[in-house]
Amino acid sequence: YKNPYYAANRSVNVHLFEWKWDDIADECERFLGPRGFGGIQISPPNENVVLWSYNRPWWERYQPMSYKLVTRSGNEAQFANMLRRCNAAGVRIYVDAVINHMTGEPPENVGTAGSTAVFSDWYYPAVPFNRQHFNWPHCVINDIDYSTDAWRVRNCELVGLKDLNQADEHVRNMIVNFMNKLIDLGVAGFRIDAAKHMWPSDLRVIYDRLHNLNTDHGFPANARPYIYQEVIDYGGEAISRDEYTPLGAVTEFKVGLELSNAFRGNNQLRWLSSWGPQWGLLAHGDSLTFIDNHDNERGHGGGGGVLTYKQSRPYKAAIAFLLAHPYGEPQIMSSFDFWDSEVGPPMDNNGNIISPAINSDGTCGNGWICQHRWRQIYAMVAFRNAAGNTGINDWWDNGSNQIAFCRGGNAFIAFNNDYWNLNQNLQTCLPAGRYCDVISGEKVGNSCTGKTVTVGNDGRAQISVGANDYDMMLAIHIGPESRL
Ligand code: LM2
Ligand code: CA
Repeated sequence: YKNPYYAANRSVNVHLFEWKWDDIADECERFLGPRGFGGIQISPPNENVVLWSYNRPWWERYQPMSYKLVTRSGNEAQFANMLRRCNAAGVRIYVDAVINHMTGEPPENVGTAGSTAVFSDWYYPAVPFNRQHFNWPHCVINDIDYSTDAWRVRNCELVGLKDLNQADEHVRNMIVNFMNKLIDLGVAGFRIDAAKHMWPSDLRVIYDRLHNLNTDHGFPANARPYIYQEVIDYGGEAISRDEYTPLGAVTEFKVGLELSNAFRGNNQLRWLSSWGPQWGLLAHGDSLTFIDNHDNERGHGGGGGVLTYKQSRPYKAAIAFLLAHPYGEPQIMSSFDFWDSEVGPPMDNNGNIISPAINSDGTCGNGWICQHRWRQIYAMVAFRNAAGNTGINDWWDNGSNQIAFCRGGNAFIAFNNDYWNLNQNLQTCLPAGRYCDVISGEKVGNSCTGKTVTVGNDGRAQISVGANDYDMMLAIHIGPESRL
């Protein structure tokens, strides 16, 4: 369950938060496929409660009404079409699976597919679930439980959402049928929402009943779905991330915390020479890494002061490090603009999501941020693909916040987060020649709109990153995007 089964020479997962299936299919063909992205995390595809009383917040999608594939992102036919088109473009789809709970949001009780529920009876006829399928007796998780009481975190309600009992055979069957339907339609895996709130032993039974990935969509025979479990664990909790690594990969929240801290200037970049498990991070093969996610970019899910699109310069640098370094399986966030922590995606008066517009410079409009279309970010996806499975070599630092390293003989990156310029003759490990810095510009024809780096026969080059440059990094590699 720890192999994302990306197509050859691809890496990096992007969370297209609240995107519509038709728009995702277009984005696979016109951008993500050609740019070498590995996969997409999509918003929950199953029916959720419609919350006009909160003006359709993003979080209504974390309140399932049934497992029908009808949401604001589209219906089942559109979902299936997206999977065909994205897989054909070489881009995998990972589903955000909300299986810990059902909606518990009175007074509204109509879902995006028109289903209803009777909350007072724990009755969800469209699944169907009734009272006997939920944890009993009814209780609500208190803040203190996270540090003291694993049982309550798993068997009581998370923010009042009706808590399913995954030990129940019918509940297991409904969840497994839902997930297998998605696998058969061509998905490559799942983010397991609120995994901490479910017993590992129950999750194991569910995972082991999942189908192999669909070979008609280009997956190899006997391939198991990639599973990354959302477990927020900064240490000191009654439930540890280590209880979930035997089952599948786990979201490593410490990555965003530590890299945000470093690129904000609160920790010297030179310490990143030991980045990885020595920092208390999960083992490489267990770790789904990211700077921000849909919760903590807006102060939900424990919040936590991570960098987001709103602090673009250090954010781009933190993502560049995340993607340049071989540690972990990285995911980037692609957001819509928000001004409060509850507001949902751009929508019309009927609640329909408004598609992102694509501007002439390739960025998004209509309220969509599309970090994945920022040059400095998609350039680093190509960098990671060019680096392949090389390790880190030729680490250099100036003893504070100027660092540089190579990925084998394939790629080189330098960062400057000091208040003075970086101007050094450094080992780039690249073949002699001229390279376009894919951060300050891009290759157009055979010239470069940004800095050009000339590598000598000894692999060395003069590297400059000014303290006041637009971005704090410089990146070159052997791929066609950089080689002149
Ligand atoms: C997750 N991971 O474990 C998601 O990443 C996170 O986004 C979800 O919370 C959460 N678990 C449940 O799936 C979000 C949001 C909450 C919101 C819930 C349910 O962060 O604020 O809770 O979705 O929509 C909302 C209200 C809350 C209310 C609750 C139930 O904010 O005040 O509690 O609904 O009605 C009474
Ligand atoms: Ca639970």
